[in-house]
Amino acid sequence: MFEPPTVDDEVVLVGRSNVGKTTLMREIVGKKYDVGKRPGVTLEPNRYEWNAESFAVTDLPGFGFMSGVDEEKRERIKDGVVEYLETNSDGILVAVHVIDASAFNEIVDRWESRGEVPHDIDLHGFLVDIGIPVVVAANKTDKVDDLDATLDGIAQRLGYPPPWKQWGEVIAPTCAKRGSTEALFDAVRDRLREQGRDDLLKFF
Ligand SMILES: Nc1nc2c(ncn2[C@@H]2O[C@H](COP(=O)(O)OP(=O)(O)OP(=O)(O)O)[C@@H](O)[C@H]2O)c(=O)[nH]1
Ligand SMILES: [Mg+2]
Repeated sequence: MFEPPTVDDEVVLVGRSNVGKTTLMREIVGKKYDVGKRPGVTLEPNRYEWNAESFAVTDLPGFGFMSGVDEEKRERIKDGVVEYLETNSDGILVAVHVIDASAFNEIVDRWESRGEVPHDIDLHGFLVDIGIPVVVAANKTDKVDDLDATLDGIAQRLGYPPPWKQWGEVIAPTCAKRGSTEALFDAVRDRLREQGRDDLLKFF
């Protein structure tokens, strides 16, 4: 459904709608992006490719609730994202799983209390299962009061026993809106180094 990159390797941004993927993409790529006020703006991958390094950063469409997008289309988008990750997994060096730290715990608990598997828990497990190195960008930290407690809750729900700080290579608090991405970029650089891709460190 979604076009693969024309280069060999990529870092992807993936997660629910409206969590700040496109805003983070703009921090990485350093170009002006169309960041909408309403969720659901990104319906096709936004991609930047660097041919010399054969590298791309891909901002994938969000899934879950999107205002103005009907259920059937939302399902198609989610299937498309899952298929994309599966088909292109060999070239995906890092998946940045972006979440809204200010809403994550509440949303996960609400879904679980209804006996449903929350999108984020599903997605995270899927990325781990198919062997894509993953970093969680816990975004919108400006909207969180007790950051440590919130991040402990997020870690716990994703299957990383608290305290969250011992998972610093997996969980990175960010505030994309204010350009605060240092912890995320550190974690991405670690994943790239582990794969011997020091040539790509300059992008983060
Ligand atoms: N408060 C706050 N708002 C943010 C932050 N990062 C992004 N936003 C806002 O969240 C909204 C959605 O941001 P996007 O970057 O479009 O989100 P997205 O994940 O790309 O959304 P989809 O394309 O629908 O999947 C925008 O209004 C952003 O300004 C942040 O760190 N803090
Ligand atoms: Mg977007």
